[in-house]
Order: sequence, then C-alpha cells, then structure tokens
Amino acid sequence: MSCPLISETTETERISPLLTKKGARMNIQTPKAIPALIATTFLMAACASTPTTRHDAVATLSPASGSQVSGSANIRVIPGGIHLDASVAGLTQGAHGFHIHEVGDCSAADASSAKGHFNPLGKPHGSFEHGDHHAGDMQNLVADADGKAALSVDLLGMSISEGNTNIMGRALVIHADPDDYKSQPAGNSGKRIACGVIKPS
Ligand SMILES: [Cu+2]
Ligand SMILES: [Zn+2]
Repeated sequence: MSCPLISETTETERISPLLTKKGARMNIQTPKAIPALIATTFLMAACASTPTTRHDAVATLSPASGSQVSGSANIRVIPGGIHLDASVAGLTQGAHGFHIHEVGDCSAADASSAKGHFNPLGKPHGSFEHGDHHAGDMQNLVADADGKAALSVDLLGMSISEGNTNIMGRALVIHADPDDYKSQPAGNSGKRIACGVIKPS
C-alpha cells in the first residue's frame, strides 16, 4: 500500500459532503473538521502499519524425497531484475544445488514434477557467476554444521511479472549434492530434497 498525500485529500473530500448533508437534514451542526480529522487519522494509521520491506513473491520450500529440509524465499523487484533471499534448514552440512525449475509443480514425492532447470534462453547448464548458464541456475546453498543455509542474490534480467524470464509460478528446488556448474543438464546435483512454488506475496 502506498500513502501519497493526494489519496488523503481525495478520501476527505469524498467523506465530508455525505456527513455534512446528513447533519444538516437532522438539524445537527457537524463541524466539517471532524470527518476530515477521522479520515486523516485512519489514513495515517494505515500508512504507519505498512511494512518497510515489501516482498513481491514468496516460495515456501517443503521436503521432498523423504528429507527434513524446509525453508522459504522472498523475492522483490530491483532495478534491472529481481532479488532473492532464501533461508533453509534441515540440510546436511556443505553445498547443495539450488535452482529455479521450469514447472511450478512440487506434487511428486521426488519433486520430478518441477521438470528441468528454467531455461527460456536456450543456454547450457553452467555457473551463475560467469559464462553461459540457464536462467534458473544459482549458486549452491552452503549449509553450516547446524544444517542451516542462507542465500541472498540479485538475478538481473529476471522478472516476476512479464516476459520470457518471468519466474512467477515456477519452482525453487534444492538438491542433495553440490552443483558442479558444468555437467549437463543439471550440474550432477543429485536428488531433489526440497521444492516450493513461487507465488505472489
Ligand atoms: Cu535443481
Ligand atoms: Zn541449470
């Protein structure tokens, strides 16, 4: 919710004439300032409760292939792309492949229903950081000794609203093994141990 000054003015103008007309018919003198004050107070309260960090899409990662892995990802629009923050628990210590997959369907027990890596530009699998790679390729999630991992990454050129790089409704998938950033078609990262569909927040 945005809180521009103009909406406050519009709301006050919309409410005041109604209340003034009713007050006049009932022969009660209603000060115009009261409904205006009520409207202003209401709008200020609404503005005060608006979160400062807005997430435009979310994915809840649920276990797959019998794992105990779960987590979440928040995605917001940035200039030139999107930013993704993921937080995951229940992993084995070390690196785990982490990708955007083509189909937002996590219904299969092994998450195979999410299909392959999201690849709208027809590239080979590769490293997110340099050279050709799938649009859905990201860095490995690296879990600590407690099985927790976090990743914060800018995905430039990606969208959650339009175009062929739109990831809304697709899936985030975590793998049992590290992505080697080379092997085709998916970095030899093993079975799928968590999956979540990217949805509007
Ligand atoms: Cu994957
Ligand atoms: Zn890939």
